[in-house]
Amino acid sequence: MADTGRIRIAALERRPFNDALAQASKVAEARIGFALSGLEGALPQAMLYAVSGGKALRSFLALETARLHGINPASAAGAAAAIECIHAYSLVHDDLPCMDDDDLRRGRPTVHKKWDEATAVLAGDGLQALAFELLVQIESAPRAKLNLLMTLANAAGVRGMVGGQAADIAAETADAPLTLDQIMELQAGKTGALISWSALVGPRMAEAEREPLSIYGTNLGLAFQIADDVLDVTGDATTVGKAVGKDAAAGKATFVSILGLDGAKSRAAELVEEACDALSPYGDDAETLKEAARFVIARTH
Ligand code: GRG
Repeated sequence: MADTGRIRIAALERRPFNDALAQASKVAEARIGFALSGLEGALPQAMLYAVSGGKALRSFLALETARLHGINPASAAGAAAAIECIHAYSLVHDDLPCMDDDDLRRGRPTVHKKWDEATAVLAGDGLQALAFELLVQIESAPRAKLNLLMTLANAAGVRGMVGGQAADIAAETADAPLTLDQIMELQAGKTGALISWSALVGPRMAEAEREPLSIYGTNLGLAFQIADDVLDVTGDATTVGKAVGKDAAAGKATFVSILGLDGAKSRAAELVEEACDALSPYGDDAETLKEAARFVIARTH
C-alpha cells in the first residue's frame, strides 16, 4: 500500500474495468486535492470542480498501462492527475462563450456559468500549470520524467490538442467542408493526442517498448472521437451530460456526416478491434485495456 495525497492505493493485480476506472478517478482527484490543499477561494474550488465528475478515462489509461509495466500506482498517480488536469482545463476553456459557448458539462453548470468567465479562464490556466507541477513530482528515473514532460507539452500544445482545436475553429468558416483525412488529422490532435499520451505513460515510465500501446492509443483516440460524433447525433443532453446536436446545427463535417451513422459505428468498431489486437504481446494481463476500448464505443456519455 502506498500513500498518494489523501487516499491509499494498493495493488499491481489486474482489476475489472469498472473498478479500475472508479479507482483512477479517486486517485487523480485525491492527488489534485492534495496539491491544492490549504488554498482558499473561488479559484481552487473551480479547479477542483472542473476535475471532478468525469469518466476519468485518461487517468485510467495512465494507471493501467503503468500497472502493465509493473510500475507502482503511487508513482504513476502524478501522471494520472496531470492528464486529468490538462483534459479538465481544455473542457473549461472549450465551454467558454468565445469557443463552444456551453452551459452544461458532465450534467452540471459549466465553470463560467457556476462562477464567471474570468474564474473559468484562470481555473483552466491554473490546471494547465498544475499538470506540469504534478508530473515533475512523480517518482521515476529523470530521463523517463523528462520524456513524460516533453511529450505532454507536445500533446497538449500547438502540435496536439491546441493545434487541433484551432484547426476545428478555422474549419467552421472555411470555404469547403473538411475531407475525411483532414478530419482524422484534426482529431488526432484535438482529442487523440491526450488519449495517446495517457496510454504511453506505462512504457514511458518503465522506459520500455512503446509500439503496442502507441497503436492501441492512436486507434482508441480515433474510436473515441467517432463515438463522440455518434453521441452528438444519437444521444440526449441529459444522458450525455452536455448539449448535443451542435455539429449538425453548425453544419460541421464530422465522421457521421461523411461516413453516415452506420459507417461511423463500423469504423469505430474496426478501430477498437485493431486497438485490442495490438495488445497481444501483453496476453491476458491487457484484458482491462481491451474492456476499456470496448467501453469507448459502447458508452452513452
Ligand atoms: C480549448 C485548448 C482547448 C482545447 C479544447 C478537447 C477539446 C479541445 C475540446 C473538447 C470538445 C469535445 C467535447 C471534444 C470531444 C472529445 C472529448 C474531449 C470529449 C470529452 O471527453 P470525455 O468524454 O469527458 O472523456 P469526461 O467528462 O468523461 O472527462
